[in-house]
Amino acid sequence: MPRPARFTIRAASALTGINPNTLRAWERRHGLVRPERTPKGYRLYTGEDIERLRAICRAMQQGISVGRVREHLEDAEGPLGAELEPSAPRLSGGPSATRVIEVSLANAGLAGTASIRVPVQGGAATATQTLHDLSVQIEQAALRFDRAAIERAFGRAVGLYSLRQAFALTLAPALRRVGERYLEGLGNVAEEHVLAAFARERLIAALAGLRPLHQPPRVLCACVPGEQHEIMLMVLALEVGLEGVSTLYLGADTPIEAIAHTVENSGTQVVALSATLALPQEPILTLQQLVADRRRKPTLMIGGPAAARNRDWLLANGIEPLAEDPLEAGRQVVARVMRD
Ligand code: B12
Repeated sequence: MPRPARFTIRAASALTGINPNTLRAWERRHGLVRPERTPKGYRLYTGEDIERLRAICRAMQQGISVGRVREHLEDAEGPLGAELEPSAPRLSGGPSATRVIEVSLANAGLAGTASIRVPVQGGAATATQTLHDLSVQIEQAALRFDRAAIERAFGRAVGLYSLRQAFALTLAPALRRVGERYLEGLGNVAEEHVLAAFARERLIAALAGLRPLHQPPRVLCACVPGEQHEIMLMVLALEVGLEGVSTLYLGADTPIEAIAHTVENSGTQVVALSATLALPQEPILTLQQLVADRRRKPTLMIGGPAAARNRDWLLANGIEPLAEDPLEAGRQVVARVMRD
């Protein structure tokens, strides 16, 4: 069974937008969050710690000072450390009372809804508006090459919602709009690069900080040869990792031989590939042959727009197509690991 995910300080920082020095100071001086420690003394944050850090951010955005935030959270939510099940609605309480609402992910091009925590006074309309405003701020900042402003706007989104939600509802739509501008001949491809580099950095930091790291990877994630679009595959890898299933992320444009070599030497159960532009059918059949004579043959799964266009071919060749929504695809991969 997978173990619950734990996060290093770097990952906790990527997930909450709070600088690692600030995290240490909050712990040392104010005892706001007390992460577990590894035998070597490295901090490991739980999912509840991450939720607590977000609650602290929300309180501070309401003007509560760091010295008073602990007392404020205890008033609003009960003793420190005893609350914050991530999805528990909270409809009453002090000035920081929040509740969980469902927000449509349609604007982000994703299926279904996401549960997000908002102040009681706000509600769905305000939350959707806030996220949309932040997404527009990110887009505008990219057009000005203002990296600090991208960080500020995304940091606000991540402080309020989970990294996946903040990503799906602010950064992904901004990326898409910047891409459309370029297609219409309005922008320069450099704007796309600025946003894509930022997204990549944040996702890599979160992936790098996932624990457990030491068991052999069960899922290998890679882009097919020739494919540079990797961001949604990283979102999928993060989703799998957050479920406690160890993943190895190989990145963009990965040669088939490299994928086969990694499978051979790591005992991977699932190979999750991403194909956006084109599905290279011959190399994929070669990969299938290369891994076929292993004692435990891994399951091959492929997602992304090019995979969706070739769904019938994939099924005819015994390859599992992944869902279009990367979060759903991540859960599909985890379910497959659990079944095997
Ligand atoms: C950032 C970007 C880049 C970056 C990628 C950086 C990186 N490290 O990933 C760079 C600058 C390298 C790049 C290069 C190119 N790009 Co580009 N790029 C984009 C951009 C702006 C965002 C891509 C992205 O991350 N999208 C992800 C999210 C935001 O949206 P989405 O693509 O709609 O994805 C949804 C689903 O399809 C699904 N999904 C997508 N991928 C995957 C993968 C898996 C595994 C799963 C499960 C789901 C999934 O998830 C999303 C939600 O449902 C898009 C514009 C756009 N509309 O997306 C163009 C876009 C993808 N690029 C495009 C093109 C043409 C190119 C280039 C050929 C340009 C060129 N002439 O050089 C090169 C190709 C490089 C290569 N060989 O792969 C086209 C693709 C058109 C097509 N379908 O054939 C797009 C759509 C722009 C356009 N409208 O023309 N690009």
